[in-house]
Amino acid sequence: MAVGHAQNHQGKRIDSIIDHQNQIKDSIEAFFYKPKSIKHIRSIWQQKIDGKVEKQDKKELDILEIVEKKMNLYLLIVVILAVRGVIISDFMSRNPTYDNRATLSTNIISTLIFRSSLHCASHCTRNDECKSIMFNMDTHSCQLLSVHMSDTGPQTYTGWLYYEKKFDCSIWHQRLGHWYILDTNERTFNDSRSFCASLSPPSYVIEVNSQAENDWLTELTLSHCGMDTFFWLNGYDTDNSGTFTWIKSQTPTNYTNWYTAQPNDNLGTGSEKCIASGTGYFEGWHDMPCSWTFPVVCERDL
Ligand SMILES: [Ca+2]
Ligand SMILES: [Ca+2]
Repeated sequence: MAVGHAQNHQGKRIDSIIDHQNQIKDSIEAFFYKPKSIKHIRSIWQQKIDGKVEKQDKKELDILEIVEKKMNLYLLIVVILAVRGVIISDFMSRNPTYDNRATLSTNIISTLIFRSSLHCASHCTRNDECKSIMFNMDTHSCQLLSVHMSDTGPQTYTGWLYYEKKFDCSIWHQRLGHWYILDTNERTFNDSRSFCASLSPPSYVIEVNSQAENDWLTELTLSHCGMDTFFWLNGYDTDNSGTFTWIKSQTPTNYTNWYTAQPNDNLGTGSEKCIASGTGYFEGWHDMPCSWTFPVVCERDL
């Protein structure tokens, strides 16, 4: 009787230890749990309400129930942070390299106070000029920045978190008082002109008027969108003189960035009446036959 009681007691203890261990294991999983998206969580809860939880979501539902029942306050905070991370990561990416770095006042579009980095980030996504944010966790200051940070200075400040807006290669981008869009399809020069003109609002093949605009063409095509190739420019050599005129603005190409020994009408006088700019290995402008095919960046005024 006494032995049986002892065994029973021992069994209960072991059960309780295993139970306790499982609880710790579940809690640890819950701690590191990062939901795929709010939509995903909603769908799991809906499945629970409907009484039909899909097999692959069962484990996740268990974790969500731990979040709900066992560690309400603590895990609520964890989930809020995780969900917030998901939302931000949809359109902004975190880059701790630039946390606590000084920002140049010329790059600050505005400084506002927001409750959270999420509010700060969503403000940036609604502003075309905004490329990144610095959010201070202590003061809740939110700096909207017009550039991606690239300095290598010391991290001298405290509490500042840095987020970058993700770059979308398929949409219009505002720079230097103009709008630009990249199209990766290769076309002849005339087809590229027609393509840009057909966009809404209508635009023209990029006319590069300054070093800054030339740098931006490289940044857009090569740095952001990984295209090491040639892109049409809107210059044309009407009289085969080797001097080019911008078709849209009807001005001479005062700023130029010719590649070594270009323009050279390589295939005979008047054979290369168009210009394509190499953005990577052949960085610089080349006169080219207009019938060759390259992708294009279209430009339009504000
Ligand atoms: Ca231009
Ligand atoms: Ca040439």
